[in-house]
Amino acid sequence: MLNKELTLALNYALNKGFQIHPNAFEFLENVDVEKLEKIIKEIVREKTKQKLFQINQDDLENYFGIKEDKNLQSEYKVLFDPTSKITSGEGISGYNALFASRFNKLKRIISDRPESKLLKSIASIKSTKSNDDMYVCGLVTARISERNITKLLLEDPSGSFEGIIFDDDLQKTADLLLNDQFVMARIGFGKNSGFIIKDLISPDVPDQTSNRSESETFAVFLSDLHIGSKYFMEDEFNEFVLWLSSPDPVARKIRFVLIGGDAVDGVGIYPNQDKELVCQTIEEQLKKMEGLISKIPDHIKIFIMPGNHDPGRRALPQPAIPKKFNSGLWERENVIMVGNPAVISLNGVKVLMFHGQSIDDIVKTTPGLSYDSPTKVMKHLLRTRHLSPIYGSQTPIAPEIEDLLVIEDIPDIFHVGHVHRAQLDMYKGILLINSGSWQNQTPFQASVGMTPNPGIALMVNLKTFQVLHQNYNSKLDNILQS
Ligand code: D5M
Ligand code: FE
Ligand code: ZN
Repeated sequence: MLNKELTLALNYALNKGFQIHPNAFEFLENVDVEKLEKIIKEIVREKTKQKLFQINQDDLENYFGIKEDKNLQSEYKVLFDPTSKITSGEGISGYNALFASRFNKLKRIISDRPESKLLKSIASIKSTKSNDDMYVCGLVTARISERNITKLLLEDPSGSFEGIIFDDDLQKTADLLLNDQFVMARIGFGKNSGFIIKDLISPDVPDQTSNRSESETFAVFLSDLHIGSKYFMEDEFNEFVLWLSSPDPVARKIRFVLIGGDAVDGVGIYPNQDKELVCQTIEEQLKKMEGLISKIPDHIKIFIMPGNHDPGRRALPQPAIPKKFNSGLWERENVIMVGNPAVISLNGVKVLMFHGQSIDDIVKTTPGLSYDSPTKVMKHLLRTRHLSPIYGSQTPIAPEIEDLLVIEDIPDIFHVGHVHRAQLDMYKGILLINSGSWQNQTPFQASVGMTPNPGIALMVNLKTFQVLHQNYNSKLDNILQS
């Protein structure tokens, strides 16, 4: 239903022989009603002079000065997308290749550290008799804490090694190590010819100054819409989407929208899911998404990455949502479908997008980490330089010949979702964003005491890295965590 002011304004144009393009309607619905009459009269006068008798979104954008802001860049590049790189190996040899690739990539990363000059292979330290400390590196295969000591097992391509940790603080560091993560250890010989671990060094990221956009272009960070679920906050999301076309000065600077997975709720993802769906098929869910996405103005580029609820394959790395499910989305010029994880550059700002499935495994096994603070887990991932270190837990990992989950390129922004808690932080110059969700608490989440803060849109000024947020949730305790 059009409101009275809009109807009056439109009738004015229609009576002057004008046609109104549907995209102009959507735009006008968000314009301050008191200004409508003036805007329409001015556009009608201007276009009558040009003998052009249609009003479309472009006219309105010109009117509001959107098109005139030539300094607002909106350049993007997909720097990494696993979709075309997926070449799964098979069985044991596949996993051997995956772990060899993981080891080699991380060894290369750690080679930047001065200690690495002293690195030796596990096989060679076993035959050395030296009184000096030595360094080895490898993937953690086991960690055993008993009585007052911790034993750590590491493996490199030459063999495996067991070291003992006596120091209390170092034991705490070891407690934070994840199975299958890469670590470097300083070791010495013990009295009984065993090895004592004296230090543990994670690859980590160096302090850095981030790349910035030259202009104050904004990007919106979203994830976990769960379209198709009856808990999807459709009205609130719609309100946000409409705001993107409003004359609000920030909305006018938005050029990118990033969707970090769980765009739709999917089908058959958990037992009895059908009872919680309003759209029972993937096709219906994606159609609904297309409907919502089509309301986002064309000058905004939309990146869509899959999560564990989206169609395609479940194991990481995930290819982009397959085209066969929804040609409509794929064919939209302003929509870019990418796999999970993906790295994109927005006006030179490097964004690492990852849905975040591995958080489930990490919070279960790591002291001090929980679902309440996803950015702490994100820091942990950056320290290990891997997006999903633990193999064989809840997060399925495919036997890729190359480990595409190593964090090789250091991002300027690290964007994760999955845990439905919007939260911000910084780590060594990297802006950490968990983009929360647009799904109300589900019965499952309630049963495990998981409290989401859904309906918060996060917007980043790509020049200053200032983050703005809008809360579309009416619940007073629904706040952005920092
Ligand atoms: O996951 C939303 C959140 O709920 C995420 O933090 C994981 C958690 N979750 C979902 N299903 C399970 C099961 N089966 N066990 C443990 N934790 C779970 P989403 O990906 O949106 O479903
Ligand atoms: Fe989700
Ligand atoms: Zn998820």
